[in-house]
Amino acid sequence: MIKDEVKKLRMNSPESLQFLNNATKFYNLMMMYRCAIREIQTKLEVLDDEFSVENNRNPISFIKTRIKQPNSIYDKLQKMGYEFTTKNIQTYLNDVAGVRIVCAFIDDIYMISDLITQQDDIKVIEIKDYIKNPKSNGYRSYHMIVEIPVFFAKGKTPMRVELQIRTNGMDFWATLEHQLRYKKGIEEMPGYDEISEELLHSARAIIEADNEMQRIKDKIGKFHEI
Ligand code: 0O2
Repeated sequence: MIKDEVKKLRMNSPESLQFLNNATKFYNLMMMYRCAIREIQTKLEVLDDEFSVENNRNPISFIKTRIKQPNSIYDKLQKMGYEFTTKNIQTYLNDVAGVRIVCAFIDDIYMISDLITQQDDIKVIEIKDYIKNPKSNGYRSYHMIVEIPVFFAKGKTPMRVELQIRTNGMDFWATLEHQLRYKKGIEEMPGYDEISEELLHSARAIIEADNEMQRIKDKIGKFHEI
């Protein structure tokens, strides 16, 4: 379809055809990552549904998905010293496809992670547990890089997806902190240190709240066992 557009514009120099060929490959690859996200999302919805029927509550509050923007993909490859090619994207980047799973309780996070790990078509590539080991700025979340096979007309392709599993509180905090982190030159601005300190303080308050909610949930659970 893009090729037809270029023909219409009479842009048939070797350079424009090369550009077009690369653009087509890039958009195909992004489509493949979107399909991988759909596969993972369905698996998560199945687990959530099953759990809610058996336990009368949903462990997953909500799921957010995103495909990394082309400029962020470019910047990341540049930083790593690689050219912006579809081959390099597939080889070196783990987070083009991202799925964020937000849960009510900390133990839901580990349950979801275990249930995903147990699925025999999923290969876990990497785990970073920023809940047991929070980052120095206060960031907490459970990260998994997984590989999932997606069946296309041309055959089965393993696709990598980054999962970030966190509580509502962790998500609330990370979304606000992200706004601070992604403003260029912010570290030199007056008030930056104070805001960082305040964020660290609020991260501690959220740890307390998450732990408290977990304790209360466990107590309520004991009532049901009696
Ligand atoms: P964006 O814009 O959210 O995509 P890697 O991806 O492995 O090369 P890294 O930093 O080793 O890079 O991976 P890590 O630690 O698993 O972090 C990946 C993602 O987690 C980030 O993606 C953020 O989404 C989130 N994250 C990690 N640390 C922080 C943090 O301190 N604060 C917040 N708010 N989010 C964090 P990107 O590509 O950095 O950003």
